[in-house]
Amino acid sequence: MDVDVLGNAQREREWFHSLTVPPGLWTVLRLDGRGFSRLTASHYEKPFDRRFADVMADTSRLLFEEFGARYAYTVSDEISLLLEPGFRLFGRVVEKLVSVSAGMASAGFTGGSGVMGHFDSRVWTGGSIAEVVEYFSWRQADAARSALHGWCYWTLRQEGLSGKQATGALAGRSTADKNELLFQHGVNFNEVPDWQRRGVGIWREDGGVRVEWELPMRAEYRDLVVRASGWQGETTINR
Ligand SMILES: Nc1nc2c(ncn2[C@@H]2O[C@H](COP(=O)(O)OP(=O)(O)OP(=O)(O)O)[C@@H](O)[C@H]2O)c(=O)[nH]1
Ligand SMILES: [Mg+2]
Repeated sequence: MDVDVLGNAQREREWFHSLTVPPGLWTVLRLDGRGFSRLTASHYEKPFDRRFADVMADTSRLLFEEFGARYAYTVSDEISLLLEPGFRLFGRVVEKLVSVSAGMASAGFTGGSGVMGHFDSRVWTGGSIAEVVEYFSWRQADAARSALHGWCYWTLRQEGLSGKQATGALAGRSTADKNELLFQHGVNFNEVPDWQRRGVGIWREDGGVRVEWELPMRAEYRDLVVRASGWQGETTINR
């Protein structure tokens, strides 16, 4: 058979390659380090290590620039990249977006840290700027909850509890309980560095790239996301 005929038949079998992000949708690529609980356990300080966060921020900036994103947000082992509704990168082909972003994050992280790490990637879509704001508020609120939990867990571990015991001790505890637990161990959760609780944001400002390690929260953060997105229209955002 002719090689082109054969080739066309084979390409038809690349079934998922025709899957694209529908036009006009805001898109977020969210990447997450695979098996980073184990990776960080053997290479970084618990519960947070600024060296790890620095590599994640550098990796996020690399993706932010390479993908021409409007906003990037990183916390713990995850990165979210906001692409504008009209983005044309990779013809909006989902396979390309997720595989190239995951590959680039894995290379960036491994090169920056000297520790071999890899990431998965997924696509979120939103129909309005309000949904984009909701997405980033969700990630930030989740970050705060995870940071509080992580601080409690490692505080108990340092006291000599096993992993199972620490998890058991924290099960069903309220946010107030966890803050109190830390306070009794001499940690004021409100005073741990902002980036641990709120994450790091990256956007374009005054012709440069701004990497912000002290993000605001709630309404102020929502306003920041709208500004970073470059959205010019009307907004009705739940506060
Ligand atoms: N030591 C240390 N660990 C961190 C730091 N930031 C994030 N982590 C850890 O990274 C892990 C991220 O959580 P997950 O993504 O849910 O866990 P995972 O092991 O990567 O699992 P999968 O993503 O499902 O593959 C948690 O265990 C965090 O404690 C850090 O600065 N220092
Ligand atoms: Mg992970």
